[in-house]
Amino acid sequence: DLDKIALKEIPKISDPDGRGNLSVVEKDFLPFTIKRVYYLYDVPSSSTRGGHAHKQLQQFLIALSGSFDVVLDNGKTRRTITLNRPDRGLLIPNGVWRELETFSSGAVCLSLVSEVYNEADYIRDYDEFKLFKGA
Ligand code: T46
Repeated sequence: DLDKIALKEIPKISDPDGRGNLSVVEKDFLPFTIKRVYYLYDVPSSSTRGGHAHKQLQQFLIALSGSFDVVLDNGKTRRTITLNRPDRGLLIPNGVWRELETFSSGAVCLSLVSEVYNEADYIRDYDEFKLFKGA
């Protein structure tokens, strides 16, 4: 299932008069309705964010600025995807363990998610995650 996770191109409008780029995520672009938006910034390069899975929540991550790595884990294998462009995002389905690391200076991670904040949706213990996956 991890190999189905791929960076998704976000529509980009390059200004014909050299005023720069505009990217847009609109209704129906994602396979879920956006119920919450949050963003990570000022993350020290030595820090790891994430380190959990979600039971239901799906999300779309965009490196609005800078870069960082997303390590995805399905309980059996791991895969690392680098996010470093504001016109590409990573769609993470529910039931995937993720760790975000190696943030560049000035990196901003925008997260568009399918659920409001609910701590009960988190699996923060890796052994519990493996049980959840039946792995
Ligand atoms: C994810 C990664 C990419 C809230 O009160 N409301 C919120 O909407 C969020 C996201 C967090 N919080 C609180 C819960 C914790 O006390 O903020 C604190 C830090 O949250 P957490 O340790 O979960 O942060 P990250 O960066 O490890 O994880 C977050 C998201 O929780 C998670 O869904 O995928 O960003």
